[in-house]
Formats: sequence, C-alpha cells, structure tokens
Amino acid sequence: MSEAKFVPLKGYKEYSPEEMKHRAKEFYHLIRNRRTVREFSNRPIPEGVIEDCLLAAGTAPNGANKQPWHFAVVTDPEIKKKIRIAAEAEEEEFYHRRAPEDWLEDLVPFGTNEHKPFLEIAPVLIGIFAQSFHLTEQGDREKHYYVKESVGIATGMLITALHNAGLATLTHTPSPMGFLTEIMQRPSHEKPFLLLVVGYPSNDVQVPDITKKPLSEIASFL
Ligand code: IYR
Repeated sequence: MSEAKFVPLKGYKEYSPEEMKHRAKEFYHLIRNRRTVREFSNRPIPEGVIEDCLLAAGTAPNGANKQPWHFAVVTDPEIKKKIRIAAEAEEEEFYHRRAPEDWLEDLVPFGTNEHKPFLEIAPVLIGIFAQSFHLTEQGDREKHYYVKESVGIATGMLITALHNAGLATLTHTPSPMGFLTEIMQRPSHEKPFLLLVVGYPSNDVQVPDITKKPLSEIASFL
C-alpha cells in the first residue's frame, strides 16, 4: 500500500461577501451568452489559445485523479475532410433511417440535418476520448473510475474556457462515432465521447430561438 502525501492548499482566494456576489453574477452574465453555433468562420484561432483551454479542461475533478481523457486536436484540412465524410455518412443513416419520428420532431427547432459543412470550415475540431482503463507499456490494465462523469466535467470546463476566450463551439455527437478512433489515430480502448467544433462564429450567424429553464424549475432549496 502506498502512502498519502499532503501539501498546503495554494492559490485559494477568499472574497468578501460583496465581491463574491459580484463575481457570481458576472460569471453568470458571461456564461449565459454562450450559444451553440452551427456556422463557423474559417478564420484561424490565435496561437496558444486552444492549448491553454485544454490545460484548463485538464484541471477537472475526476475519479482518483486518473484523468481518463484524451483530446485530439485536428487542424489538418485532409483529416477534417475525412471526418466530415464519415460523420455525414452516419448522419445520413440517422436522419433517413435510424432516428425515430419523435426524435426528429424534437430536432426541428434546431434545423439540423445530415449536412455538416462546419466539420471542414471550422479551424479546429477536438475529438474528446474517454479512457475506460489505462494500458501500461507491458499491456496491463489499470482501473479508471467514473470515466463518463470525469470526461463530462472536463468537457464542460473546456467549453466554458473556450467561451471565456471568445470562441464558439458546437458539441457534435455523430452516432455511432467509432470512425473517430481510426481517423484520429487513437487506441481501441479509448472511446470517442464527443466531437467539439471550435472557431469564430460566421458573420451574421443565426441561432435557434430557445430559452433556458428558470431557477425554480432546475433547482430546489431544502
Ligand atoms: N447527431 C445528429 C442529431 C442530433 C441529435 C441531438 I439530441 C441534437 O441536440 C442535435 C443533433 C446531428 O448532429 O445532426
């Protein structure tokens, strides 16, 4: 059995109640302006921004600090094209054969279809992979815990960091998305979790006219 090692908490900062209230409201105002977009500009992203946002995502709380994620960042137009072709093939099946009527009905407000030009237009695609276990050099499996929860939290933090930096995202979940493993050259024990499309929104982009639930519907105070 190994031993626990503790160090002093560094970097925690307490705010006065006024400052705390101010910061909580400010952050809500920042994040409530995040919108998923489906039309992107092809403008490149300034150097280092994606890297810092990924470092932010990598600080996410996770099961036993196993950090069971991998982020595959694609900017190569040839690889983006392959991803688009494979994703559109799955989406074609989804929209025309696989999806039940009520699911298609639920998607009407978003105007989505099998065409995914943003997969080639947006400057960056991030394939997010969940490692169900760690494979050592010797081929032994080491357990990972709460993998979906951990990767979900890291993904949320990545989306938040990108929004904070002034970038738009689209959480794209082609289903099934096994093709990402091969195209993004990931080992077979990593499961594709989500494909995040990142960039500047295109000029005059329109977004669905939807609202978020009020606090009284999403929370109870006991
Ligand atoms: N994966 C498909 C369908 C889709 C499903 C849900 I749930 C959405 O919120 C949006 C789309 C697509 O990307 O078009």
